[in-house]
Amino acid sequence: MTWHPSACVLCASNCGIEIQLDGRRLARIRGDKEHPGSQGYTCEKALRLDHYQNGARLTHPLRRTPGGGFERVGWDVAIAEVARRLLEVRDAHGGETIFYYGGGGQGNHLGGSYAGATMRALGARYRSNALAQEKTGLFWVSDRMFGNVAFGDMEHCEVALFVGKNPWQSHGFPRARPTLREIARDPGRCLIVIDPRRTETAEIADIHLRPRPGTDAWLLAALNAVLVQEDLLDHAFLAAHAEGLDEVRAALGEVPVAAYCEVAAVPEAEVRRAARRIAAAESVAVHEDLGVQMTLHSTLNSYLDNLLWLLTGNFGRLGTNNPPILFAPLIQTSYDRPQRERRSPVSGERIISGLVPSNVVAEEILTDHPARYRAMLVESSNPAHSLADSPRMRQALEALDLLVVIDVAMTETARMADYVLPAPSQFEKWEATYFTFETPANHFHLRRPVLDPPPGSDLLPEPEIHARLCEAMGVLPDLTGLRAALAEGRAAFAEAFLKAVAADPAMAAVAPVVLYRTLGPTLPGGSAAAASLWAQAHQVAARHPDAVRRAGIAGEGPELGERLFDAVLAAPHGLAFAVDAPGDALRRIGTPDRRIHLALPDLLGSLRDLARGPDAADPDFPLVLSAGERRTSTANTLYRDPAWRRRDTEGALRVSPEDAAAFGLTPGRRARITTRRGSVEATVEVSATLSPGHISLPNGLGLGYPDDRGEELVTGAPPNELTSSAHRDPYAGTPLHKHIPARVEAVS
Ligand SMILES: Nc1nc2c(c(=O)[nH]1)N[C@H]1C(S)=C(S)[C@@H](COP(=O)(O)OP(=O)(O)OC[C@H]3O[C@@H](n4cnc5c(=O)[nH]c(N)nc54)[C@H](O)[C@@H]3O)O[C@H]1N2
Ligand SMILES: Nc1nc2c(c(=O)[nH]1)N[C@H]1C(S)=C(S)[C@@H](COP(=O)(O)OP(=O)(O)OC[C@H]3O[C@@H](n4cnc5c(=O)[nH]c(N)nc54)[C@H](O)[C@@H]3O)O[C@H]1N2
Ligand code: SF4
Ligand SMILES: [Mo]
Repeated sequence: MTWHPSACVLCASNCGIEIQLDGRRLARIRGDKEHPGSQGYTCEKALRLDHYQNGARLTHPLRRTPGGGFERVGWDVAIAEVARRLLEVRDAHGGETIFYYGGGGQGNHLGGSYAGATMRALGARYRSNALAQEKTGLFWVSDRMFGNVAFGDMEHCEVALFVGKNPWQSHGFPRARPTLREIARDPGRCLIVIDPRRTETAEIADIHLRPRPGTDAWLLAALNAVLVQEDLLDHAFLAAHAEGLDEVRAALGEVPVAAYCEVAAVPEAEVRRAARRIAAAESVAVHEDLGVQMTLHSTLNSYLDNLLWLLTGNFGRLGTNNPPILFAPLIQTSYDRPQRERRSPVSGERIISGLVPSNVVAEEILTDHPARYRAMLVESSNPAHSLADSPRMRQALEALDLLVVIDVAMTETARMADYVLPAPSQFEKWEATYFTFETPANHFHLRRPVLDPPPGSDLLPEPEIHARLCEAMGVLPDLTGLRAALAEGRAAFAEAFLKAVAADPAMAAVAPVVLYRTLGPTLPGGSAAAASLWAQAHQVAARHPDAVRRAGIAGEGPELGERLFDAVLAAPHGLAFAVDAPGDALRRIGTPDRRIHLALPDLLGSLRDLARGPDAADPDFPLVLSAGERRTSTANTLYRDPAWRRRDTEGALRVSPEDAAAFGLTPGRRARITTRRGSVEATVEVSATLSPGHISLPNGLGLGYPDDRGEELVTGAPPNELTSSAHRDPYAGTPLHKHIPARVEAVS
């Protein structure tokens, strides 16, 4: 029996796996010891990937009928009609009214690298994806502070600080659980968790700071204030690399530590102990996530988190926080290209890292503003379910002139589409992600197909869909010159390609598809989809030649890029493509003066505004609902088949014992959760991990799936029936899903 190397597609860790097939079933799955990042580790969720592979799938292109149903069409018809209708929207209203959403999920970014061609060819200018509902606030402050983004090196740190993150369940760095256990067990290391819930991670932490939900800004301000007021700063580091210390010191000097600890309901002694431990450590790595990014003061929280590790000099070294080498520009920062401020066309919201805030998509459609979005291409994403305020999102999708969805399953969004374009699963095609966030060794994994698409199905991988759309729109230039150059070899091709894209903007616009149609067919084993990686490999090699050579890839100039690309193609288990040397990460500070800018005046203003204290709760909605917790039984919406869940099958509402008593809730019985936006029902789980006043629903429930008789069954509560798109961060527009005012009652 053959073990096929691949990767898990359920979270950004993308652990290497090996799969044994039984016919078309993913019969056995184990961690791949040869994978350079995960080294054999997986969590329990990977073992059930057959529910993704063999769940109810799309099998044919679909076109909406006048009666509102769908009919099968061939690819020729689907491509021709989608191309024609996109061009009609462009001609009538301008290409910038065509909006792109998605482009890749937890496991698949290769397809999205071709979508840019389709969109640029149409003159589209606006796009978004899930990063614009979680990470853009962090990206924005990080870019302004050090012209890049940074990720905590949790594996090598002395002190690990998790802020609003439960990595025991959500992972997010290699070998999360063994790494957490190693830190917790080692008396010389320290695990600090900031989370209102006593999570699995908090349970093993050395220090668990447990703020009232939504008071992180006060707690983080207090932590930073202790550093300043007790003079625990790394003065040598700051003098060498940073500006703006005086302004930051002044603002933090004013913070009344005791009073802010009281707002957060965290003992002041614990806060001081945590701050002192952070300051004393040789290395501190910080990982913040949705718990602070999706609660009140989202962007301010990210700023204060950055200050914690910058003020203590925990930057650019092993075990600290480092700007990674990205294989592809998944995140746009000034390190790559100076970021100029852009705004979305209707609501005028800030575009960060090239992304319109997800929360304004509906209002940029549901308006008579002339610049409103008229058509939408959704790829590998389910905005009708995952964006705030699902009822309004549905209304917005309904209002479009054209909605095209590329997916593997009949999602809530696909159901509303004019055309549904089905792709092979991630185990039936070449795939990769661009989550190359680790330092000092940075990994990339180009995965090979493990099996063919289902017999009788009619699917096209995303690169082929985009190539055909470009061809049908007539935007693909003549490629004979490039093909002739390629016949002479890759070096000649590289020269001809660079010349062509420099000389011809139309060629540059569709460059990924050009590569796919020229270089693609010459790549080994049917790996045409890897063609876009060729350009990226050259860019990585040109910018980071020493790091690439340290990864064992030899060569100079363009030859190094070719060797890197060949190494990627030849590494079915993944490879380290770049290895940092001490000091490298500091050279990736991308601000114009290559200095760290600690003082952001607008954020310091928000810090000062905390003196006003928190807003009072609305007596009609006395509870705080966290709408979207990660559990062992959730995997975004990648597993639609509810049968994958052995535990927590319906995605329970978690409530504290005190609230259960106060509201008459019984474990295993139903409760109704009501917010200003709507109501859902869920099964009650009483959990002492929650504080009174804090209730929690899981992420990724409420998906429709055909039952045994083919009838649609919805399992669990869809969280975004309860959320509002106006409830968002003032800077980045990110949703505040962890802090939804709510009430709850028993359902008889
Ligand atoms: N099992 C599983 N893993 C996943 C996913 C999944 O669906 N399932 N999804 C992946 C994705 S897309 C992402 S973005 C990550 C997200 O990963 P995480 O951010 O770790 O996941 P969450 O459980 O949403 O939120 C983390 C914590 O925030 C806490 N929290 C709630 N309110 C507050 C607050 O006011 N302050 C603070 N400090 N904390 C608060 C919650 O108690 C929770 O423990 O997970 C990834 N991994
Ligand atoms: N209330 C609330 N809302 C949330 C969150 C929350 O915590 N609370 N979390 C938010 C976060 S952090 C995230 S990341 C988003 C996630 O939400 P989305 O960005 O919508 O993405 P996923 O749920 O990961 O779904 C990915 C889609 O890709 C499809 N797919 C799988 N494989 C392929 C493939 O090979 N090709 C194509 N074309 N499609 C494929 C799947 O069928 C699925 O429809 O949800 C967000 N929404
Ligand atoms: S869900 Fe995440 S941590 Fe678990 S096996 Fe998959 S990629 Fe690894
Ligand atoms: Mo996410």
